[in-house]
Amino acid sequence: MRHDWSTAEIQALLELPLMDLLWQAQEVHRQANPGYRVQLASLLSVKTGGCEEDCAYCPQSMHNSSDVAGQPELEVEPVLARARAAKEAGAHRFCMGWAWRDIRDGAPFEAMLSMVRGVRELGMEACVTAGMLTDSQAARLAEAGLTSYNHNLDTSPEHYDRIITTRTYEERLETLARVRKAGISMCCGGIIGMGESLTDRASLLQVLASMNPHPESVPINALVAVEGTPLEEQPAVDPLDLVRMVAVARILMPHSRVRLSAGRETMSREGQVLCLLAGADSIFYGETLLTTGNPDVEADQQLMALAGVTPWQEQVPA
Ligand code: SAM
Ligand code: DTB
Ligand code: SF4
Repeated sequence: MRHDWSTAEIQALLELPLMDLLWQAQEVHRQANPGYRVQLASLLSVKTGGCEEDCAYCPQSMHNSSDVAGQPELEVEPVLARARAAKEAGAHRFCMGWAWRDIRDGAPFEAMLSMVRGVRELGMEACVTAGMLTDSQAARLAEAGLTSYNHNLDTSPEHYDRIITTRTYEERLETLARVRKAGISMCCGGIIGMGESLTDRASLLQVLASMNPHPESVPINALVAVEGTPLEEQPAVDPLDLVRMVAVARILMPHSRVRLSAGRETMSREGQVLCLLAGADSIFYGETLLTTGNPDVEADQQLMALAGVTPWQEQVPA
């Protein structure tokens, strides 16, 4: 297990002939994950839109005309009803999102803690993504049984300022350190298709792979170019670029969960199968991500059956 990969080494992996890259990634993956098991993670937006941050890709930023503001925040019971339904459909992890710059104390945070406890009582992994947090909030989330906190780096340190100006890369790293300190698993990845170079992709992976331990889960998103965001005109990501990104993430971080995240809705079955072959061992499962679409449950069940991969079963309640 290495934590000292250089950006040049990583870029060389990204540039390998595809057949060689796939071969290397499969060798690593088959050792770490015999049987090609895949985790199904369901995603629900608890607090949608009206976010103060200016993330150029995000339809929930109040700086973007796509902002879906004015949505009431979901309450504890309806969220847990969704978690139960996700579990019945076969999900192993339940992820909840808040369009916040940071977590504030008060009723919404207390509700978040109840949601986490409720999801854990169902025997599912619970993941929260809600922006920056304090040490004491991280400690309370850990105490409530939170499995994992998602906070993405999104892109390379070099490309970052062209995507977000209201929060620094350094602040993101500090948030991640707080999550770790509280003993919560880290879910941290990024997005491709935002006008970055291949070196930027390598540089993002370099930051992730230099963490010790590696993030327990690494979401790889392809930009969903939403109308009304500054990135609305970005050309669609080539699925083979996503395959390369997944394969290299797998080689660098053999034991991390590499989640094939946003961008699957427009991908062919074959493109997705290549991502699974390249080492993706998790997908978002359910008809919506946060505000955009995802393949439907039947299509994903078919995909897994056709690919011959096995979803994780529910855990024993904690
Ligand atoms: N507000 C919190 C934050 O930013 O940390 C949590 C929610 S935020 C929507 C979670 C992640 O979703 C972002 O970091 C980004 O990586 C991803 N995301 C948002 N919009 C996206 C889009 N249009 N395409 C791909 N990924 C997107
Ligand atoms: C992640 O990396 N991708 C998910 C999850 N973590 C929170 C979110 C994708 C959002 C795609 C755009 C939307 O649906 O709003
Ligand atoms: Fe807000 Fe998160 Fe969207 Fe950025 S990605 S605008 S922080 S909801």
